[in-house]
Amino acid sequence: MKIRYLLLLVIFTFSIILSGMNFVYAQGKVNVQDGPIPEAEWMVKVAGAELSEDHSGVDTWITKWYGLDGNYINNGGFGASAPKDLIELGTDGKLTQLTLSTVVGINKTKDVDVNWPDNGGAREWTVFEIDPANPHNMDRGGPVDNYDMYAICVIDAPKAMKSVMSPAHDDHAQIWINGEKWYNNPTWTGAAQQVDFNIEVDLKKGANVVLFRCGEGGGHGYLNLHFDDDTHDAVDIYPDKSDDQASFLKEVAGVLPVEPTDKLTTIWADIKRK
Ligand SMILES: [Ca+2]
Ligand SMILES: [Ca+2]
Repeated sequence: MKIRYLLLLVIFTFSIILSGMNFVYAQGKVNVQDGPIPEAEWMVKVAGAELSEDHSGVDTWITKWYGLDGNYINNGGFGASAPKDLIELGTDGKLTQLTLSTVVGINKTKDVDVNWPDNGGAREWTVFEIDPANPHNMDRGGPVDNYDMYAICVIDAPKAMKSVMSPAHDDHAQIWINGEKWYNNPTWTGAAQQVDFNIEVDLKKGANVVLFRCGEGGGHGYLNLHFDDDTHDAVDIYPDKSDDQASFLKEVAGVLPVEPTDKLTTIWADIKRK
């Protein structure tokens, strides 16, 4: 009888430990809150100690992204390029990083292409896939040093919710959601699936646009992102089945509002740009 009791206690203890580990694995320790970042601090490095969490066991890393069919190359090093709005530069101001991270911006990509005459030339919008385990997953066949990459996904949330995003990047990461900047970190995380900051963010009901930019200097160059398990269970993330611009826009057409409901966000983004 006593042994049976002891056995139960052992099983109970183990299951507690396991569920704790599971929690850490799936979400990580939230160490960034109170976003989005005020404009005066957009280029200030995220505050706090680096967690160096191993998220290589996470199976929700996002693999499909909407973006350009090539990188911004010869960026002069990520430190030099990071403060520049390369979307604004490449579209004569028709789009900016902030507007690109809104439903309005996604719709504008139908008509606005990007051209960087001295930094890669004309680019077109497409869907591309990356391997989260590959520490060079941003190279995309181009030069392997000194470039910037932009990656976009649309998250369709069933309700307004708090969510936790976990990025891994090499080198400088900047992340915008719905016209606001939520993350700025010039320091590489250490490995393709190593996370230093788990950031609490706000998702609204319906379509949320995430814009993830990463600037590369030399060596490893990777961009990876996943959210906490509760978020992945609750939302739909696009691109899903699509593999080019037309199929992506078709795929999200039912998710994006016909009349933008986030007009205020757009106006706010425009005001901040001026
Ligand atoms: Ca680290
Ligand atoms: Ca690097």
